[in-house]
Amino acid sequence: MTERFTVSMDDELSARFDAYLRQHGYANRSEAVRDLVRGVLSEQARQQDADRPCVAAVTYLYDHQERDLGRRMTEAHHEQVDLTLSALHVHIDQRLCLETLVLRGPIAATEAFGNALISRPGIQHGHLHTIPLDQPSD
Ligand code: NI
Repeated sequence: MTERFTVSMDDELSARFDAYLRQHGYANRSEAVRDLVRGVLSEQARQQDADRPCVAAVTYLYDHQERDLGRRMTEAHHEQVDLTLSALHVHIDQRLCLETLVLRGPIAATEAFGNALISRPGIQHGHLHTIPLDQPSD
C-alpha cells in the first residue's frame, strides 16, 4: 500500500526544495521527501534508544607514518573486536591510508567507538554513518 498526501509550501521554501532536489540528483519530490522522512526517523530512533541494534560504517583517512597511527589504529580495532564486522584498509599513496570499518552493535557503544576513532589527532575526513535496525523480536 502507498499512502498519498498533499503538502502545501510557500514559494520560497518550494524553490529551495527544488534546488535541493537538483543538487542531490532526485528525479522527483516524492523520493526526496521519503529520504528526508527516513533520515529524521532514523535520527529520532538513534537519540531515543541507546541499546537499539545498528550497523554503522566509519571511514577516515590518515598518514600512517604520523604519530605512529598505522599501529595505533590497528590496536584500537582489536580493542573493540566485538563491534567490528569488517575492516578495509587501502594504501592511497606512500603515506596516506583509507580505512572503512563496518560495525554492528548497540547504537550508543557503536557510535562511541566510531566517533572515538575519527576524533583522534591526525585522523582526517572522518565520517560515521549509523543505520538503526529493528529490535530483535523475542
Ligand atoms: Ni596503508
